[in-house]
Amino acid sequence: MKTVYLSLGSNVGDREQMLRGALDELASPEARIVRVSSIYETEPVGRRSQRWFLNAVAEVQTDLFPVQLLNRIQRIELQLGRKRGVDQGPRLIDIDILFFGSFVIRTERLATPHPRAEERRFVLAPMAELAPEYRHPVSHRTMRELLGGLSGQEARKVLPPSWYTPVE
Ligand code: PH2
Ligand code: MG
Ligand code: MG
Repeated sequence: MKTVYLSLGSNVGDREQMLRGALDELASPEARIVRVSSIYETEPVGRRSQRWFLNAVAEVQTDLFPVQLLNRIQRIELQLGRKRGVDQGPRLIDIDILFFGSFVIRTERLATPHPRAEERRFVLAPMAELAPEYRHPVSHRTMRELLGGLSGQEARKVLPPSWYTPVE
């Protein structure tokens, strides 16, 4: 069994409902949602002139292979109505594999740890809330340290972790 951290993000439509829908679709005996972070409202990173995002991180336990999990995630993104849009642009739902156990994967389809995880407050704030002592599998720095090293990029907690109740 591997512990996986997923980043969830939405800045189009009913953003909270998109995050909830993503977790409801993902939850299964093969991908158990163990815990979720608070929801944060975050300043867009990259392409600045778009609506603010809601972001959260989910801790998942799974025996799936990384590509199997990625297939499920991509199917869920499509089910929830995601269309191919501009890079870093507005999206109904984005589900990214931040960390997959201590695996380091760099293929055409999948890069985990997520290549930009260490520089994004919308990733590190919820990650540090869930797992402050978790060490980045490549840099070996803890989530707390990485978050402490960031400056700029606004992120405000808007809902406590009880926004989502993982089903057994
Ligand atoms: N996702 C991006 C690009 N920029 N900014 C915020 N605040 N939150 C995101 O989830 C996000 C982003 C690409 O996936
Ligand atoms: Mg993304
Ligand atoms: Mg993505």
